[in-house]
Parts: sequence; structure tokens; C-alpha cells
Amino acid sequence: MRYASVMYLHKGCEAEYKRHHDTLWPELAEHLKRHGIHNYYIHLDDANSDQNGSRLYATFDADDLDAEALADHPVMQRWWEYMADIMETKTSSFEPVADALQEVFRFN
Ligand code: RM4
Repeated sequence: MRYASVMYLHKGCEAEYKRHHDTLWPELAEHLKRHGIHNYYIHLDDANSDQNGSRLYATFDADDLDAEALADHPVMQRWWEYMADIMETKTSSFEPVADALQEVFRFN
């Protein structure tokens, strides 16, 4: 199954966001892998940034994803805290706001 969502990056944080992902923590990569996540892409919508920042479009594949276990793990929590000052997060936690995108077309 393909998961797709949009996240919100604060203005001027594009380079920092890319740098963090270029040096993704190995233990986070392992965590994602353990949950069967693969083909994970995040695209920056550079052309449509405004005074608030830019949108990030994320897609990945996973089968039978246990989203709760993925989120609850300490390494995921630590990563979200690390990223919290550059992304829009939920009010009650460091988890980034990630609005689900609906698939409307697929060509394999
Ligand atoms: C993103 C965000 C996502 C995480 C990826 C690796 O910026 O934190 O939740 O899955 O990084």
C-alpha cells in the first residue's frame, strides 16, 4: 500500500530540512525498515512557498503498517522533537502535521 501526505515546513528552513534527511540517523532508517517502509520520498513544493513556508509531499510504500508502533517508538519521538522547530507540529506533541493525500491516479 502507498501512503501519501503533505507536511508543512517553516519559512527559510528548506536547507536545514534537506540536511537533516541527507544525514538521516541510521537507527531511524532501521526503525522505518523494520516497519516495512520503503520507496520513501519527500518532495519540497518550492514553487508555491508563501509567508508561512513550504509544503512537503511525502510518499512511501508499506504493507500492514502499524502506524501507532511506528510513532510511539523512542527514536521516532526523538526525531520529531529534533525537527519540531522547523515544521508545523500537532499542538499536543512534536509529531508533524501530516494531512493524508488521496490517490486519484496510478500508472505502473
Ligand atoms: C519527516 C517527518 C516524518 C519522518 C521523516 C523521516 O520530516 O518527521 O514523520 O517519517 O522525516
